[in-house]
Amino acid sequence: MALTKNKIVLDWIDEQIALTKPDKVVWIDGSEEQLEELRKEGMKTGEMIKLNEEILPGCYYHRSAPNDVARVEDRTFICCKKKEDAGPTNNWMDPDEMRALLKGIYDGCMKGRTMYIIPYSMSIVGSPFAKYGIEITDSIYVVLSMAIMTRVGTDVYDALGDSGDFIRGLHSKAELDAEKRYIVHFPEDNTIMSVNSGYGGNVLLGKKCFALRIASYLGHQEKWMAEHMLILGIENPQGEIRYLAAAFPSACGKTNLAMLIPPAVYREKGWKVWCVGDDIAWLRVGPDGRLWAVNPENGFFGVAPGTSEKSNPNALASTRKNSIFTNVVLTKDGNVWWEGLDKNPPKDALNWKGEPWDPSDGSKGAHPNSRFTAPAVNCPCLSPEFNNPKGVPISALVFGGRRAKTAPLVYQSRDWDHGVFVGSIMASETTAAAAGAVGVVRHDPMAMLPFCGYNMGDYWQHWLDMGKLIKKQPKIFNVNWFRTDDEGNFIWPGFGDNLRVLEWIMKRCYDEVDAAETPIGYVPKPGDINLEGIDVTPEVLADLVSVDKEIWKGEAARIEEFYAKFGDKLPKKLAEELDILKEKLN
Ligand code: GTP
Ligand code: SPV
Ligand code: MN
Repeated sequence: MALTKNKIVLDWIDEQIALTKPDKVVWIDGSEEQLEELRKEGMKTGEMIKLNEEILPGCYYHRSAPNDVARVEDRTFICCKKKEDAGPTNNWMDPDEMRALLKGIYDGCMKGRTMYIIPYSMSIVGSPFAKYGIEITDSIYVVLSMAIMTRVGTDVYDALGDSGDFIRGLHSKAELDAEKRYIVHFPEDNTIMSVNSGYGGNVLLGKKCFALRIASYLGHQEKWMAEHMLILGIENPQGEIRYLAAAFPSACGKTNLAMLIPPAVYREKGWKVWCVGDDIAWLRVGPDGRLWAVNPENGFFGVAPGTSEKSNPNALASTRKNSIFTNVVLTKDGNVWWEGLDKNPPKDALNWKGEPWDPSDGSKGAHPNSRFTAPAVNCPCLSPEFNNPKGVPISALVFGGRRAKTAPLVYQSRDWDHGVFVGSIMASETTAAAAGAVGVVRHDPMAMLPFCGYNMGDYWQHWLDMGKLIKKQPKIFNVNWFRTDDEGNFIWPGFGDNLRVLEWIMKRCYDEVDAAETPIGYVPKPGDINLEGIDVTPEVLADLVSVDKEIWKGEAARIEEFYAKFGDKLPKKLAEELDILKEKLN
């Protein structure tokens, strides 16, 4: 039975039923009883495998098709009326043409299947930040994952009343045909259509599709920002908590930084880190003139490989109950494993494809982009402000990428506009989070290349304009944990030790430490990054924050080439900033 009387919702659902022709329709109400029924149903269909209740209570295992294990950027579209509004970094097709094409693919795709209707909220229902969505899907995995990642329930219909202000999401696994896989956004119609995939980032429509692509478009119109950022609070020994938000590209360290455990020398003095979010931040200017951030999600969809008791105990702890594991190793006793968890790969286990796996044959057991879906409440360092509808005030914005050379460990922009320039010139090595080659350096402005729902040039202008609206602007920084030596080893220890860099960043925000000027911005002076307890020498640190003018001249040329793609849409201010950089390098 329908769970709402909202005519706009009902009409839209009727249309989708007529198109996809399911055998059965189930309205999801968010109740534990209904979810439990679905878990049982999912076990029958083979979509879900129950894990060992003693080791991982309430946890399930799921596999996606071997050709369907990551986001597909080349099949992701922004379909607005004018091609120019999608910009040079997005795939575009005329909305009517795309609708016609998709109609053919969706026609009858749910025959013999059940359609699930999921009402969900990004951010807390009824809060000033909240935006609502309804996702229609034929996947139990999607229902169960959305129930972890978002706030699912009938209170969404209550909050919506008879309004049509919700994001329409239609997902079908269809035939999982990679040739007919489409992840399509119609920002002008608040609509998302995803078909022929069962992989998280393509099908959990509240996440990248809504909370970043559609939300960035809405943020542009409504004067707020949707960013690919973690949010964390740093508590110093005096008990003050200062917040920062940081944008790193996919699989470049957001989850790890967001749940950081301070090094022993910091812990002993009373330093703590509180996680507000690990992937997405929605930012608004508060009545006090500061920038306030919420995490619109309710769980973590984190990279499994590399997550261990040593690297990220908080993330690991988050996955110990009521979580879903996708494409990892499944052991004989109903446990999970992945590369980097420990040094003891299990025997007699199945790899991510479900094949018997021999760890000694050199093949990987877990897919490099295998993931866990874990409820935020499980996180031992979850911020007490996580459910604060007002969000948290942001002192620093941090950009960062994976660069073997070029980018120093940390530098600070001269001011907001220069900070926008710093974000716009971000480049990073590609990772397994998206289908395609790994390790290729590409420009990924603000870590939003795959997620900006409109013209990136307009998006940069929006950042510049937001700066004018924020009376108490956060300071803007860039970090790089990934510089390597000549043998390819990471020079900086990273992970928990990144707090040493965050401490400097926070001190800069509150004028508590000086800095040295370079052509690209301010870097730490010798002695200003605490090296107590790690074997990084002052000489190595000096090298890590050094700026090589010759390398940066090459970088400036690449930026110029990248900027040229945007034509008139490139904000003048950014062209000026590039000129200033070139001058300073001479
Ligand atoms: P998405 O969920 O894809 O948006 O990614 P994310 O930014 O949350 O990435 P995550 O924190 O899961 O990091 C993924 C990879 O980066 C893993 O292989 C980590 O081991 C590695 N990583 C994270 N932090 C560090 C660090 O400080 N140093 C080094 N060397 N590697 C790191
Ligand atoms: C990313 O790729 O940035 C992710 C994972 O956070 S996914 O949801 O698959 O996009
Ligand atoms: Mn992400």
